[in-house]
Amino acid sequence: MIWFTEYWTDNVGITFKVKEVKKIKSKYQEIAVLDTLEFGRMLVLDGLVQTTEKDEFIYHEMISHPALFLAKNPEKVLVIGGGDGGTIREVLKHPSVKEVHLCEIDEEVIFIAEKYFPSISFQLKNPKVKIFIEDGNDFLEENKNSYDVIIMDNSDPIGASEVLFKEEFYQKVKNALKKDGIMVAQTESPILQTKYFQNAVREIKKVFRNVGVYLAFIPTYPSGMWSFTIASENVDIFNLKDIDIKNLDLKYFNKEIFKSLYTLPTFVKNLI
Ligand code: SPD
Repeated sequence: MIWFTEYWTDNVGITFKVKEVKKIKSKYQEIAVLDTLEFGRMLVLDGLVQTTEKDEFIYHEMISHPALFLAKNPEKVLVIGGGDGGTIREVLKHPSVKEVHLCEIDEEVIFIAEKYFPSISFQLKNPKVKIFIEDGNDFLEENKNSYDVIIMDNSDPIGASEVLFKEEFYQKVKNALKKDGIMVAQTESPILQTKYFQNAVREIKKVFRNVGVYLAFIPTYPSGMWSFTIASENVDIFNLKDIDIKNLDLKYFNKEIFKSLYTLPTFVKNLI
């Protein structure tokens, strides 16, 4: 039996019992598919867990639905990163959405997801989806004033992804949104990656007028306590109306979570 550990900090990590490991080296990173006993198949990029069959619904529902419900009938959505397709799957549950663009730098991630994670990736072939194998920075510059919602489904701010957590990048995101557009980003663990979390929120606040932070519990991500930051220049993201989620086939997000979206523990409030 094999054991895989993701090191969350220099002092702490999480360990999974694994039946089988497949690894490939793409132009950008090492991609591994681990067959774990507890969480099913797991996608790991450069040693960091991205998604697992057992808990992926939590992250993918929570990164998608709050922003999609806050935007009035969003039609055009951009997902940056997220080549596994889980966020795309959730976005397409909203009937108003006519077009989803996926900007993923590493096409190998998409191939691996299609081969090993069909329950996550199956909507990548939906005719509403257009895939761009491109750097997010360049893509945003080419697509100004285009999207109702932009979802930043990227990896952690280490190496190539570091620029995606900076003011300059969020400014490009803002420019690519329509006037009443909304963006949402995954912003790391407030308790274990406090500096990354605080920096991301601070940089987003430099660019957008309305910024809100919310949390979800994701067992396979560092500490389990995971943050998302939602932002808009012109939409009042704090106006959380009643929503109708029936027919959406959701397992984590619900109308009560939406109503109290920005409820945060005191120490997290004090960090932002
Ligand atoms: N530490 C893990 C952060 C991963 C964020 N992105 C996950 C991509 C899943 N679609």
